[in-house]
Amino acid sequence: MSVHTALLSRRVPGSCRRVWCVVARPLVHIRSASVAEPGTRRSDEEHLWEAASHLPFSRARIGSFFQERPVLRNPFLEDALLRGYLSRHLPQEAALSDLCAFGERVANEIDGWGRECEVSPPRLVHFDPWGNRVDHILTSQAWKRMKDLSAQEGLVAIGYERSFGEWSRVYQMSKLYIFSPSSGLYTCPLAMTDGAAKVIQSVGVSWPVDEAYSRLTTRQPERFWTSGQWMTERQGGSDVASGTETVAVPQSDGSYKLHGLKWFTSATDADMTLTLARVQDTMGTTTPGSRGLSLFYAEVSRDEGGRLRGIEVQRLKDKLGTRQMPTAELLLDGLPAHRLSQEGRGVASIANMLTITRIHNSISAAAAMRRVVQLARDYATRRTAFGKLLKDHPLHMQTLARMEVETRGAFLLVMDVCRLLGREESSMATELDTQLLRLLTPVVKLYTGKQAVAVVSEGLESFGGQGYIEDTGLPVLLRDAQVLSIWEGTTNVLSLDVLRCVARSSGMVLHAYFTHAKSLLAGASSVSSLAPAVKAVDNAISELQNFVQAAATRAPSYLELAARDLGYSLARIYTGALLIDHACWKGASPSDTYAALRWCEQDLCPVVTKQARGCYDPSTPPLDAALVYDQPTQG
Ligand code: UCC
Repeated sequence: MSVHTALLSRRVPGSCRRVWCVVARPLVHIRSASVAEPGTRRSDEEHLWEAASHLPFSRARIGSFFQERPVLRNPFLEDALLRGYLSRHLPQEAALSDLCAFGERVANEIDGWGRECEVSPPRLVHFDPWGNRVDHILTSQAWKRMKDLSAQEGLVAIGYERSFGEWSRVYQMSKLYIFSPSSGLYTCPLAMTDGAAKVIQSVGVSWPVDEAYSRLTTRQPERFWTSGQWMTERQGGSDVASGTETVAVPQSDGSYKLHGLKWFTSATDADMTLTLARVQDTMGTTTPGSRGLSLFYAEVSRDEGGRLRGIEVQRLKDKLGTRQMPTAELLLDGLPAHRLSQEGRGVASIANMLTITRIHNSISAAAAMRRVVQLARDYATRRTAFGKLLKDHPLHMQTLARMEVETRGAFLLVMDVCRLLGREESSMATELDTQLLRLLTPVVKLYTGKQAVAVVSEGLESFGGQGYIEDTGLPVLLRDAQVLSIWEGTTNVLSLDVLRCVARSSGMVLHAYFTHAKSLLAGASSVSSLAPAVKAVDNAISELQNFVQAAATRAPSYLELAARDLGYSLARIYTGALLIDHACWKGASPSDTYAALRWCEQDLCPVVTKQARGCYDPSTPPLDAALVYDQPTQG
């Protein structure tokens, strides 16, 4: 055995365990100069070495205590709510055993790849050694493996194979839910790929997108394509209607060439993209606003010289999180493209993609919460402070329990939206289901995106200082959570989308919402343990109904000011109803009841609370603005 790698075994004072520490023997070479010959007396230095070995922190030793790290176990087996939900709605053995096997891979194999994606972020090589512009985005091996894995595991395909009928989306999203925090953000290209397949399906799977559709939805890694979604330009990604400058110049063969600058393109190593542009007429003019936007399909390809056709990659973005994934600024300079929508119907046509990516976003949000809770509760069984394990401190358990309640609520809300999507796609949706899906999509995205940041932040705190240490792999959870409330529509933009769909449906989406929320409470009417929760949700529903009736008579600016609180109210009330409903299921556990009760203790209808405090009165906006721009008084 080499002296440099010798393992020193020693007994830890006060411990019955024998701890094996890898300790290089720095003194060996010093000792070797005076080492006693066999059979002779032991040298003084050797005695000193032995004595010192009982003193912590002496002679280059670093003490004997090493904190055990949190361990990631099979995220499917560890998740009582996920398993309960699936046992209730999708008890098919094929799906459950696939999820279990995938969970095993996630814990033992894929999580390591995700880490590799984080520590080996993408690089952009603009030029080859001979000065030729090549614009190669170099990604890690792990990132490439994620692509193959995604095809093999059917992470997009499952949604289109529909082997489990109306529950196919729930199955697909359950898989993504256990994958997401270990995926190195590969869930982002998958979200856009899924969204693109959905858009293609809605416009018709025919030339020129039939081949693309089969590649987006295949399980064969060598054929699998991912898609981008290039919507954001320099003027912004929210107000797409006025921010889009890209023009589409018609070609004689019916195709187009795109010219513009896409300011924030995610997962830019995609094989194709959907994007918006304004068709130029023969005079070179375009129509402004939303009515001028059309939807285009473009493949990302290279010419014989190895240059990207019609694209220059300006630079990669330097982001707070999602660093595993290439995000780039792209100059489109004659990108060959095909128009997919009617002229001027770009936003309405890409809305299908937004629905899908917003649901994926919500899955990632719930998954981030679940992951941090799983790690935190494991850590609480390994970490001792103030004389006992963290799990034996009631205050610590209270904190984790609150995180758990948030996580459960987020999970049930997003799974219900997946359920509705699955019903719509398998032609089983009632009119009520369709209205509910339209309303709940922005609601689930806005609420879970925000809660993910809060829960993951709290989760990091539960590790103390270690939660702030980069190579524990914990801070990346928070960095990556922060984007969830930003992309695919910020909290306020989505709150306004709630108002948009209420207005466009003449209130039908709210009718569907109230009808279904009440029906979820029906099974709990005779369950006394749930009575406080049922009462709270029931009251909140009535309050909200009164609010929307009264608000309908006010100026639009009134509702606009209330939009965010309205979004939160819709989320909290509906989630409360889902938790109650799930707690009434015959396979429910006492913890399901407890979670429902705890959830319903919060203010379920903040829009009414804030209204009562005058937050939306006409006098409030100037006061808000004066507060924000408050200047120091002179003198
Ligand atoms: O691209 C980005 C990053 C990609 C990363 C992907 C990550 C995926 C998640 C990963 C998980 C890990 S960020 C860029 C994101 N940008 C957005 O999401 C856009 C946000 N802005 C909006 O949503 C706005 O509200 C707009 C763009 C939709 C507003 O545009 P308009 O033109 O002013 O909207 P209009 O006029 O109200 O609506 C135009 C049409 C209408 O249809 P018609 O004409 O038939 O009545 C609307 O009903 O579009 C329809 N529409 C919708 N339909 C608008 N929004 C929706 C909707 N949400 N669902 C259905």
